[in-house]
Amino acid sequence: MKPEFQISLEVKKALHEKRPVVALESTIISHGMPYPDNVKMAKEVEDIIRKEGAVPATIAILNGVIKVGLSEDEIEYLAKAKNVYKVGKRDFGYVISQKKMGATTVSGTSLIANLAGIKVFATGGIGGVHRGAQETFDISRDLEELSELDITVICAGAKSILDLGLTMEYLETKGVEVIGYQTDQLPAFYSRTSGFKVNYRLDQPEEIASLMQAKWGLGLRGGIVVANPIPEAYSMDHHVIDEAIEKALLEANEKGVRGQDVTPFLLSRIKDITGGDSLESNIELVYNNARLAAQIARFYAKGKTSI
Ligand code: PSU
Ligand code: MN
Repeated sequence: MKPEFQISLEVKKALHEKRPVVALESTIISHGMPYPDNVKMAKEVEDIIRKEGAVPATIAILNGVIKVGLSEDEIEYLAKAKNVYKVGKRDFGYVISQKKMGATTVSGTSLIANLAGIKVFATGGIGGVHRGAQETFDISRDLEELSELDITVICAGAKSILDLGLTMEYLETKGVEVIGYQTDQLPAFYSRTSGFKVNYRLDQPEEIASLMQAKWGLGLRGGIVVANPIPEAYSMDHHVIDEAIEKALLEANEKGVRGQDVTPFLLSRIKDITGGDSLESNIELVYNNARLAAQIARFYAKGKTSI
């Protein structure tokens, strides 16, 4: 028997009519932000995508059922739920068969978006190669799924809880290009710069849609990362955020936090250390990414119908 896979009416209709759809992850809701900020963010991000002329599809597993396109009530239900699993490829079998609640990461969301035929995905930050990965082997599953699935992920770069240099190297090995949107620099989530260069810079959403068509049109499988810097008004001071990250990393080490608990632990500690400032920035950069994702999805949908 195949597991249940429910696509909301709104998303199903849009996909059928080849209208633009933007996938959204749910780990950011359950493990990335506290309640009730997470609900406010999740609903607002959907409104932004609709205003830009695309259809949002938040992806999660509710009591063992894969959902593509959550209703407002379902978002609320997930955001409040306890014992929500953080779901990537490894976790689907268990969470579905045991009828658990699951929030999909970038990798898990990409897997489901791919099955549903959604090509554009907005999030905050992607996972990557963790600092000290030489010892811990902690490399996010996100990078593996990105190497295999045809999906464009719009993010604000990656947090410097990761080793950004090694993450860029790893993406290169896997054939995933990192495109800077209106920037030559890889943004570092809370701040617009990181000291690392992106592979290519593109200034227009339309150009990104063309790149998607060029890559996939050739039959080259695999993801594309679009790095969209946080708006100037919300970007955080380098030193403040770097200090908070260092402190959080130390604590994680001392407490022996490992595996999939590392990222949520660091996010929550950084929020507390910065007195909540990092949360506001985090929310604003997600909105900014959603806007760009919808624009890219619109151009991509147009291209598809005219070929
Ligand atoms: N980075 C963030 N915020 C997040 C995440 C990453 O700045 O919420 C989440 C995403 O869902 C991402 C996941 O896919 O954490 C990566 O977790 P890990 O490092 O365990 O692979
Ligand atoms: Mn990990």
